[in-house]
Amino acid sequence: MKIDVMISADHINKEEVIGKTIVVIDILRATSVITTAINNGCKEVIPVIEIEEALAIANEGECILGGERKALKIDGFNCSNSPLEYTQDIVNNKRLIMTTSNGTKAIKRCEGAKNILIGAMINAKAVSDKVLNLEEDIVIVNAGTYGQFSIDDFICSGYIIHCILDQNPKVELTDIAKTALFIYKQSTDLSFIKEATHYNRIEELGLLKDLEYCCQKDIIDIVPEYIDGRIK
Ligand code: 3SL
Ligand code: MG
Repeated sequence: MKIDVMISADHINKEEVIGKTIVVIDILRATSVITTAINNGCKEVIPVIEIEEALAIANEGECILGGERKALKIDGFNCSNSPLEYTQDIVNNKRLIMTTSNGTKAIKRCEGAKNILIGAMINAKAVSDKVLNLEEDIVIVNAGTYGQFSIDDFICSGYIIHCILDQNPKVELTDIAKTALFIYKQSTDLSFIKEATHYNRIEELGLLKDLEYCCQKDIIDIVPEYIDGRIK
């Protein structure tokens, strides 16, 4: 078993994704939202790239529209990209159509992979248990921020790798996977995430509670999976 890491949605090498087991990470905040929504009873999440696409799907039947542009709620949508909005009251038994700047793009760009798992800090241990059971080579795809490397996703990759090695120290790591693990070990309290540009953007918007929520380890023990256009 070998682990590799890709550093942003714009750095996804399609050839390296096809037929592989992928973990997509966008802890701030798309994959934290998806994990929270599914954990709170959401029937399915449909990730789309464009706002128009989301609105068109919403016209077909009852659903919730969620997501962001520039970290802010989209006009006409029900929810923003704050995981705290996706409570049981709001999402239980509903379909969620979601479009975000980086996270949903990263998920869609992994189409063609054998397995696409949704990971975040809040379900990292569950993700590591799941991939250990699959016994496959893994590519951890960081959504990153607008095509750039993002510290938050990289540290989460390091933590997932740490959890995997804890169970199976023989797992092979690429140089970038070793680096993610090394960086995580320098900041096991996750304080280095505060240096991330996107962390500061969310903080400036006054969304400190989102940051506190997304930076918790292992509070959820499910792993959403993207299959045929739907996350369940
Ligand atoms: O990157 C994304 O897809 C979003 O999660 C970004 S934001 O945190 O909602 O601004
Ligand atoms: Mg992000």
